[in-house]
Amino acid sequence: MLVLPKGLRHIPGHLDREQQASLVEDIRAVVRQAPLYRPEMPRSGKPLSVRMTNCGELGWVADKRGYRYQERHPVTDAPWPSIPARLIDIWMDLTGESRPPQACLVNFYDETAKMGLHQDRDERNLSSPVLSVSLGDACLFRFGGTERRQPTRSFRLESGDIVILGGESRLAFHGVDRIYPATSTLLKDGGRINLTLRRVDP
Ligand code: MD3
Ligand code: FE
Repeated sequence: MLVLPKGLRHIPGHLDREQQASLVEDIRAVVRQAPLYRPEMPRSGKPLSVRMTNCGELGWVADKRGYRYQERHPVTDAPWPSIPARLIDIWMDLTGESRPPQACLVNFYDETAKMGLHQDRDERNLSSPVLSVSLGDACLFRFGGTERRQPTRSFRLESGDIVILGGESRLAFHGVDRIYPATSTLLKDGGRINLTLRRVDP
C-alpha cells in the first residue's frame, strides 16, 4: 500500500487517451501564441533544463531578477493566452474551489530534463490547492516535508495522472528526478508536459 502525505491526492489515469490528446492540441495552440522558453536561475543566470510557458491572466517566470508572476511573456512581451476551457473544467471538477484558476504553468521536459527539490511559495495565495496534469512520458516525482531536511518519497507519474496539492502538502518540497524516455506515445517527439493550475491572488 502506498501511503501518501496529508493533502496530496494522486489520481492515476484520470484522463483517458482521447482527453489527453485533446489537451495536447490545446497546449500546442497555447505554445504557438506563447512559445516555450528556457527560464534562468535567479542571480546565477544558469538556465533550467525544463522549458516553460504559461496561459492564464498571470504566468510564473524565472530570470536573473528572481521568481515572480507577471501578465506578459518574458520574450514576446505579449499577454499570456487564456487557459483552455477543458483545463478549467478539470479544476472546477476536482478542487472544490469556487473560482477558476488564474495561472497555468506549462513545463516541457525533454528526456534529460529534471527539476530539483523546491517549494512553491511565489503565490500570494497559499491556501488554494495546486492541480497538476501529466502528459507524455512518465517521470519519477519526489515529495518530502515542509523542510528540506525531512525524508522524501518517490513515485512515478504517468500520462493522464492528476495530482492535487492542498492543505499540509501545499508547502512540501518536491521535484522531478528523471524522465523515463519512450514510455508514452502521446507526444510524437517524446518528452513530458506538466501543467500546473493555480490561484495566485487571495
Ligand atoms: C507539491 N512541477 O512547476 S507537478 C512546478 O512535474 C513543479 O513539472 C513539477 O513542481 C512537474 O512547480 C511537479 C506536481 C506539483 C505541483 C505543485 C506543487 C507538486 C507540488 C506544489 C506544492 C507541493
Ligand atoms: Fe513546484
